[in-house]
Amino acid sequence: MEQKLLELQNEAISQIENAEDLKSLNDIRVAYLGKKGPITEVLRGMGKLSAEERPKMGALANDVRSAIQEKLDEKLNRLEQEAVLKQLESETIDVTLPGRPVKQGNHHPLTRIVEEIEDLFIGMGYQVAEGPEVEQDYYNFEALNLPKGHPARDMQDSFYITEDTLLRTHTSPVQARTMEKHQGKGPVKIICPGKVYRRDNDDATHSHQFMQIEGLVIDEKITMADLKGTLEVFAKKMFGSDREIRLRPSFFPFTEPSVEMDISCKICGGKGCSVCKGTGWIEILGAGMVHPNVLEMAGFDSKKYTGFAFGMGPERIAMLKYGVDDIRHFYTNDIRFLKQFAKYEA
Ligand code: FA5
Repeated sequence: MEQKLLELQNEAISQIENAEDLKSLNDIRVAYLGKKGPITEVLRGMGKLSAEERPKMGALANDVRSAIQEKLDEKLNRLEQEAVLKQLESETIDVTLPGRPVKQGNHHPLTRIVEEIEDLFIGMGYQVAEGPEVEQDYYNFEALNLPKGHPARDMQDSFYITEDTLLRTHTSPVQARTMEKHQGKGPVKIICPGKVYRRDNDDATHSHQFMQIEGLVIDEKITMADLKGTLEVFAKKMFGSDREIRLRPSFFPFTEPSVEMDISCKICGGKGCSVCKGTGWIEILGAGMVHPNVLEMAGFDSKKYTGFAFGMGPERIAMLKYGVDDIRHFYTNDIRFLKQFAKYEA
C-alpha cells in the first residue's frame, strides 16, 4: 500500500508539472484528491491492515495528499502569474508612437464680432449690462413709449408667452431697466449685447432669432452730435475708413429724432445685389435721442438730462465685415463655414 501511495504521489506531481492551464490543473485535483480518486480508493483498503500498520498508512496518505495539494497550489500560483504577465504584454502601449493631432476649434464669428464691439465701447468708457430674454411687456414696449395697441408694436412681430410676457424683440428693454436702477441720476453709459426674437420670415438678412447690441448714454447736455460722432468712430473702427456710412431719418417711438445707419455693401461694392436688395446699402442699426417720455417714465428729469441710444445687429455687421452673403450661415453650424474664421484668431 505504501508503494501504491508513493506511486500515486509521483504520478500526480508529474502531471501537475506538465499541466498547461488552469482547467487541466483543476482536472488533476479532482482526479487525485476527489472522493472517487485513487487515494480514497487505497484508503478504503486500510481495514485489511493490522492495527499497527493502520496509523502509519493513515499518516502516509495524509502526507501524500498534502504533497499533492502543495504542488497544485504552487502550480496554480505560477499559471496565474503567467496569465497576468501575458495580459500585460498584450496590452502594452508603445509610448514612442506619434500622437494623433488634437483638432483645435475657433470662436464663432458672432462671438468675435460681439467681443470686438464690446472692447471698442469699453475703451470709450461704457459698461456692459444684461437683461432677461423672457421679458415683461412693460419693459419691452410700455416703458419705451409703446403703450398697448400702439401701431408701432407691429414693427416688431412678437413671440408672446403670456399676455404680459414675451421673448424680447430687441435689447432696448435693458435701457429701460438700467434707467430705472439709476433712479433719475446720470450719467449712464452702457452697452447691452444679447439674443432677441421676432416673428420675421427667415431670408438672407433676416432671422427669427438674432443678436442685438444696445447702447445708451444719458447725461447733461448730450446732443445728436455726440451720437453721430460715436457712430462714426464705431463704423470706421469696425469696417475701415474706406467704407461709406449714411444716416437716414427714421422713426422709433422711444427716440426723437430717430435715425437708421446704413453701410455700403461689401458683397457688391455698392452696385446692388441680393444681400443689399439692389440698393448698395445694408441697414445695421437704429438710433436716436432718447424720447423725453422714456426719460420721465424711468424717473429722469428730461429738462436736466438728455441722452442717445442705438441698437445694432451683429449678424449684419459680421456679414458686411467678412463678406457673408446669408445670415442663416451663422446658425446652421456648418463646420466648413465656421472653420474659415480660424484665421482671425489671435
Ligand atoms: C430696434 O430694434 C431698436 N430697438 C433699435 C434702437 C435702439 C433704435 C435704440 C433707437 C434707439 P430695428 O428693428 O431697426 O430697431 O433693429 C435694429 C437692428 O437689428 C437692425 O438695424 C438690424 O441690424 C437688426 N435686425 C432687425 N431685425 C433683424 C432680423 N430679423 N434679423 C437680423 N437682424 C435684424
